[in-house]
Amino acid sequence: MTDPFAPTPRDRFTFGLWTVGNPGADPFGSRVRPSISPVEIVQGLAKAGAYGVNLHDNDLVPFDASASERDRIVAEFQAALKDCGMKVPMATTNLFSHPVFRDGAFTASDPKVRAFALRKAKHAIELGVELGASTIVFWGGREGVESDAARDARDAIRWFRECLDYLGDWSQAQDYQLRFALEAKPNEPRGDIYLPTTGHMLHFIETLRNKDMCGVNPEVAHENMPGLSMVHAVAQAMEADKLFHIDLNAQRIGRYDQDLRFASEDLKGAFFLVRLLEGTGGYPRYEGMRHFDAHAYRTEDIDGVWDFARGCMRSYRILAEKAAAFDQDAEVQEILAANHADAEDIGALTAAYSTESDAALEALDLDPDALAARGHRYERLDQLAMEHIMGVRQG
Ligand code: DIG
Ligand code: MN
Ligand code: MN
Repeated sequence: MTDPFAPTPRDRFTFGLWTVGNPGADPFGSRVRPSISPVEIVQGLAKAGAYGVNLHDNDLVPFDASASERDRIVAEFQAALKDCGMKVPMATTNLFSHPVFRDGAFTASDPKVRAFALRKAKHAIELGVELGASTIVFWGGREGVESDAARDARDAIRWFRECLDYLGDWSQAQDYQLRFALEAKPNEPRGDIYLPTTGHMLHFIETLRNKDMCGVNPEVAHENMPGLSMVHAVAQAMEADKLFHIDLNAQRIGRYDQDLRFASEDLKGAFFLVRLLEGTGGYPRYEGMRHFDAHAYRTEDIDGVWDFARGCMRSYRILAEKAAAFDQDAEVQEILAANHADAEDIGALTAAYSTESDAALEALDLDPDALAARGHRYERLDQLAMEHIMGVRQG
């Protein structure tokens, strides 16, 4: 019997090489799993039903690889992609592991380090284009400080802008058809990262020379770490046509970045996020990649890692079905309609100012006590959402 929750190419599920390839080390313990090669990762993800794989430059090509070694590694990887029918929709640059980035990359106080970071990002973008990527993610894991004595944050923001403007100009001069997706995170691991949330990034993008090619890559864990709503961050990005990519995982509020299996923590938050992406509530469906930037528990062996990958995709598919059922539920539709009815079309009055609309606004008979008296039945509506999530809602 076919699994109704098996991943399909339409889902566009992707994983980074660094996710299922994570050997399970953490700040308090060494690796617990052997490494698996990029080719084995491509084969394993294809078998699990993924659409594609993403990478940092050094997930595939070692930092100190020679040009000939790089070309050999890339050719071998491309052969595996072809054999498995896997895509590479997104590429990014590791601007955080090597000690050269200890004081930042694009925001380092030393302009030589910023120049080195720029050059490394260029070469990573070239690799991404060679592999077919159309989205380049920028996550500034070292773009921050453990002490603000280090520099004025205004300098850091200016340097970050200079680097992104340069890379935007450069990539367009190569006639690359790329979009840049900026990924926010409030801290990692101790220092305060500049531009810490998707909201900060959306403003920052408007100050860039190539703002039209720049959008955001919100991550569940990174919005949840400071207690923010991922659903609202993604909705704001979608409303601005700036949701260029998304990192799906799970997180407990107030903890360091956990990158847990998708939906394995805040299940209701995951439900409403999937509902937003799938467009079952009425807005258009998000047609981009559904990227799982997550890692298996440290307890797992390699079989457990593939359980983790399958779990990410399966949970998404289950929640997508539940979101569709929720929005097709007659009682849900009735409560939403009652709360969104605008029989007298008052909404038009507030859409745009005119002397006529303002006169009509002043003439409205609005009784705040009568308006206040009305209940909205959100308790029943949320209970219906919970009952769909818990699988007990009939009809
Ligand atoms: C961490 O959440 C970051 C890095 O893993 C990577 O640069 C980016 C890509 O999605 N996410
Ligand atoms: Mn993360
Ligand atoms: Mn991420």
